[in-house]
Amino acid sequence: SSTTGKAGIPAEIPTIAHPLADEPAEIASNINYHAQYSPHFSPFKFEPEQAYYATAESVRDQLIKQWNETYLHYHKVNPKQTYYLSMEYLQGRALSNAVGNLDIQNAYANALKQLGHELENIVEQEKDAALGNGGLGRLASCFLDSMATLNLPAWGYGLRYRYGLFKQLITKAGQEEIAEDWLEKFSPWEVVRHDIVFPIRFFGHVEVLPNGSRKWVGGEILQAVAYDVPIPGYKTKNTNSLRLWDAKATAEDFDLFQFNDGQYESAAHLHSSAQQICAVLYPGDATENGKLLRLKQQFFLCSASLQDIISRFKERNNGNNEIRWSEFPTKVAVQLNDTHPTLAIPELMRLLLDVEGLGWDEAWDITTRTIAYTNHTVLPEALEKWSQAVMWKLLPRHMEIIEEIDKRFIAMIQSTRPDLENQLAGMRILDHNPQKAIVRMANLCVVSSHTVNGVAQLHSDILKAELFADYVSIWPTKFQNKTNGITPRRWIRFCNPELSHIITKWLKTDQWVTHLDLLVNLRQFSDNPDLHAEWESAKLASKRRLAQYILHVTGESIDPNSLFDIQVKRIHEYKRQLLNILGAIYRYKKLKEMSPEQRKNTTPRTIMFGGKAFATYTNAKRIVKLVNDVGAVVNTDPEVNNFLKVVFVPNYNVSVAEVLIPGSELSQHISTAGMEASGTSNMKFALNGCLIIGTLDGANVEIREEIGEDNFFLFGATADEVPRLRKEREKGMFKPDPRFEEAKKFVRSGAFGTYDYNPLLDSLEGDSGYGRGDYFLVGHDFPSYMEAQARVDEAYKDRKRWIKMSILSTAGSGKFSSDRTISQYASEIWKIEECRVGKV
Ligand code: 4GP
Repeated sequence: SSTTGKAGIPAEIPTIAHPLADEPAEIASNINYHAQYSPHFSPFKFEPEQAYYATAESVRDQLIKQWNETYLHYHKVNPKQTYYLSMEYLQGRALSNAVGNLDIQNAYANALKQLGHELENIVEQEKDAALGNGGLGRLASCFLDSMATLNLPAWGYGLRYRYGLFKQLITKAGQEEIAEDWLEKFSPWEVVRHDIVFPIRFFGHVEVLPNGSRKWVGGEILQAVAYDVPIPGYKTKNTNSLRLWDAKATAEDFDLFQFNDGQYESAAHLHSSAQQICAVLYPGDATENGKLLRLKQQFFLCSASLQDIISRFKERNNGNNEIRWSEFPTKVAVQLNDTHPTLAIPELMRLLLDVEGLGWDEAWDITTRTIAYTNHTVLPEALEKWSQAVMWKLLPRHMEIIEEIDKRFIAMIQSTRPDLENQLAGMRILDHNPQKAIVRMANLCVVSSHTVNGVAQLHSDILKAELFADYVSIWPTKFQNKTNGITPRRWIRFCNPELSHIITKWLKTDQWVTHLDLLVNLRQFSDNPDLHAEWESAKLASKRRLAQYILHVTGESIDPNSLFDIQVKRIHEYKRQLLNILGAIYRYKKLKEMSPEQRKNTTPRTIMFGGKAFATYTNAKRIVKLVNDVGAVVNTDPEVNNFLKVVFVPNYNVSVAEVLIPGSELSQHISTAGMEASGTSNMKFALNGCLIIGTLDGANVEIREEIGEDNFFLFGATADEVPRLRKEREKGMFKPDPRFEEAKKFVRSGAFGTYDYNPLLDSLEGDSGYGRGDYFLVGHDFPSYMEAQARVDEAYKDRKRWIKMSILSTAGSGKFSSDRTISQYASEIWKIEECRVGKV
């Protein structure tokens, strides 16, 4: 027979009659087939929405074929495989990406034409899968694309949140949040695996068995069910999986007796508990309940994923019925995307110790050879610390294990490194502070991982010199850098077809889509007038498309001949949207003071902002409000609105970015130096020929190195100056620039309405403390920011120079492909290799 092992997985995929199509006419009939035989709507309707679902299902057929082949291939070859654990994935739309990666875009466009639709319109029917907040989640999604494209056996694990990131409405009051139900109808991109279900326990207690071993029992048990999303690589058969866990309770958990007795809530207690787990991404954690729920989510992801990984390891390595556990780290690499999945560490230990019966030393050796950790931020509030009391209640056995890891770590330091005695209190995993005993998740990660990495060179250096400095002397080789990257497929090839076409034409190859370094060959044409003309017209086309979009979502009409200046990212004080808007306010005030003749000599600008503020982050919400209030005044001021517009683009997400980035000419990456770990939108903008105004922070440093300092508008304090500047400020030694004072005063005067901006502006004044005393150094950097902006205005007037800089930006962006990043993770951290499924 053709089956291998007991699992019943066939060696080959049985051939079945299925209308898989290549030609447009066949595809059209396949789409029709889905409209009729996988119906979700009333019959005979074929509006764009119905067409979207039928098209997606047709494309999914193609994906499933490759996907099954990939699974089978990995199963046969049994290579070492990476599992990327992340609480967030910002996938965006899947249809446009799938037809692009499968290289069937034209065929589908033609097929849809035959059916009376435009592919462009149909793809816009899809709601973004926004199961993440920002950079960290989008990075995870770019990584999945690169893993598949590089034919790497690597999967993602996450949670299937029903409500992902909120939808942002902009009203008179500023930002309002409403739940966004991406699963409202259904997602054609997920396949539920009713056969892949694992029990997940919460609460309960630890029992000591007669043989002395320990066992976690009691409490409540929910079920984790797998929902798989296929992740196609670009022009390859390899199609990997993103496995998202959903929570459910069983029929036995439903107390029919209680229900019939009218006790509806307690009858379905576990069912509602299951519903809460995957209800929302990042539930508010201001309350104890909120904290507990977040911790439950994290454990749910970790426990389900590790049980799944272990069962696959057993299935693939059970030739002679004997599991060789020492081989586990040669088959499995687990990457923790920040500290959110830290519980994978004690959970792997628990499964090995209590379920598989291994001893501590063996289990610890396996765990530490398997797990690696990426840090994404040095912001103190983002370094997770969980209350020991909450952890003991929810995960008593894991707390025992964490205590043991902590105890052994202390013993190791005391016996081998007595010189670190004084640092030990800060290095420990447990902090027994009687006010609030906590578990430091980052410390647990560092102690238990074989590799720890930062996400840009500067950030990795800061981790080694500051946050994790004490550990570096114990484990000097544990710390690495992996500068982030972005997938060139979504972020230029598909979102900017005009520019992609030009690049392919001039490089005489489209290999750059998978070998982004090739872009460097554009440099030789950077003065070529023909390229300049094509480049400029592609940019103009994208700007027009963007202007259309802005008109559509805000009602504001913007001039495609003005300089398009964009800052889009989460709203946070360290990212300094406030610096940008104060600069715009100053610009507005000066324009008002100019004569009409003087105004004509300025460079007209459209400044666009976009981004979401965390619902409870008051100052961030005030910034959103200020930008909108400034826009309302400036855009309706007939004296200046030909020279300046300020627009807030609502509900920034992946799909909005795909319109904004191609149409951008200048983008702002202006965080306080040392605070932005990397940034990834800076890479997307540079790749699309947009110039950057920025500080020496995160990946800006490397981008500037690659594209050349002449092509980067630099300003601001450097990371090593920041601590001194903060101290000087505390001592009252800071003298603000008069322009900065003027801008603030203008806002306080009520020029932008009656809303009380004093608390926001006060945070830029005073002398000390976080949130007061200008911790983020907006005042310090303001003058050099304004000077850099003046250089931008001048440069833009010289069209030739500007276009050349734009070409050189694209040409220098080769390093920032996530293919490069992932290759480095694969060879330097995971030790995994390509496992390619046949040839296309
Ligand atoms: C972000 C960092 O803020 C950003 O600099 C980095 O590019 C990105 O991770 C990916 O590494 N961090 C988060 C977070 O999104 O939630 O901590």
